[in-house]
Amino acid sequence: VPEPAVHLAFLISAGMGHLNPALRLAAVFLRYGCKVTLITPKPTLSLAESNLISGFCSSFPQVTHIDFNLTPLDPTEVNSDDPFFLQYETIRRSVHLLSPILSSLSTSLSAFIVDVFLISPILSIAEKLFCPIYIYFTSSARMLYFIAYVSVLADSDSDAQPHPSTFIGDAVQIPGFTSPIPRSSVPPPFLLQGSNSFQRMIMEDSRKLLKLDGVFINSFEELEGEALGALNEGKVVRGLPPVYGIGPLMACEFESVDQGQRGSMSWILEWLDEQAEGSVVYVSLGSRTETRKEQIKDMALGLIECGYSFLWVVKLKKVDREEEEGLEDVLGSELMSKVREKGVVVKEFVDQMKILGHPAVGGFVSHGGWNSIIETVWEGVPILTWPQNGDQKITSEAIRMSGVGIWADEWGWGTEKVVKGKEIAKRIKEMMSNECLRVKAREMKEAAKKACGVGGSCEVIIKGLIEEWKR
Ligand code: BUP
Repeated sequence: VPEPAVHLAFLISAGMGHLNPALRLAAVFLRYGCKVTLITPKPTLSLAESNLISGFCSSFPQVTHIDFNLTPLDPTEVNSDDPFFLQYETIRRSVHLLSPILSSLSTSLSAFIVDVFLISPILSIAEKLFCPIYIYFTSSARMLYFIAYVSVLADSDSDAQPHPSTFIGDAVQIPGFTSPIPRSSVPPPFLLQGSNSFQRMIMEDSRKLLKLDGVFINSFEELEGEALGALNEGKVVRGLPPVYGIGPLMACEFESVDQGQRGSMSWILEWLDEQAEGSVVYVSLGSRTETRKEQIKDMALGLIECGYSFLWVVKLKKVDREEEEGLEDVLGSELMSKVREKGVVVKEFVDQMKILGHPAVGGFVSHGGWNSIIETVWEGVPILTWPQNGDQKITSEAIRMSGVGIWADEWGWGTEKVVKGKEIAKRIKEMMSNECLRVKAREMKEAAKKACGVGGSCEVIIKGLIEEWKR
């Protein structure tokens, strides 16, 4: 059998919101006959990540999987207690060790596709790679133009190292786009006074976007046409590389391979089978944010009061390996039994795509993680977003503008204040009963299927790139 003409390597960073889209993108290229080498940092942070990597590798035995052994980080060197940020830093500081690994590959690389949080480290070894470098961006096109523009703002300031908060007034008005980003939506690390490692990382990388050969983004024309257009027409930042809206990147077979670990799925699906079509609210605030104890009681009260059945995925710890405490310890037995009368609660990592695809699910209360949003769009389910941190207000704006979701912006950041149960119930009812939202979600689902169907935008981009890489 002749070797495939195109050989791609993928370098992953940390978190399911980064791993999922990378593996889905790799699966697309595999479908088009490319050879794939997957480089995953070792150790991974969460169990969910290692399970997914195993599922991917057993589904695609033709993939060369390389464990990338990380050099442990001295935590005192980095000013952060976020396990995900510490993992990004560890990976970033280990990237220089990749050169010998890459030079030992049996065939040369046509392209190297790396996680968005690894831009500067990968560019620092670019000369040794002899191939174009792409990133996969893990958020919305709206977030990408914020990231791309923030360095322009910084560079236009007179100080050598200006702080973004000094030039972000009430809103960031980005050229080429009609709707500004309100200051209140800017990811909090950008507004902190003083030195802040996350902000420094993004600022450093943002300036280097221009040196990349391209950016893959899990979005598509009908969902974020204006933002994708502005980025590609050079309106946001002149000289940006092509931004490829290859979305929606869809769930694949390999994600169900680790069903064994997602032990709770079968009874969840059986429970959903018993519920009426469109009657269940699915609630999950993502894989990286623990819901604060002060908020959990009101969430329970809101869910009980909204009048719909619900499937509630609760996280009490940031990293799944540390999950110990039971929900009953937090809610108390009386409230817990009321919760159990109306819905089901799960602490484990679930197969979210299976849930969203179930006909009983009529709405999703989500933190607004971009993968979750795209998965919801794919299934044509209306969304109510409750941003917890990071890019999630910007993604919430993107989704509200597209008409398929509502955003309870008066709730602020989920990590900031406690939202009362009554408010939660009110907004859930609004999402579940809004016919316009339902119609728009269905239309967007159609557009999503078209974008990744035969002759759709995803196929056009992938085939074009494969031709380019073969030359
Ligand atoms: Br929780 C959870 N099952 O139980 P996002 C998440 N996921 O399959 P993130 C499950 O993880 P940030 C669960 O389908 C999505 O693909 C979900 O990515 C999957 O948010 C992924 O939605 C989560 O981008 O936080 O990573 O939690 O937005 O901060 O990256």
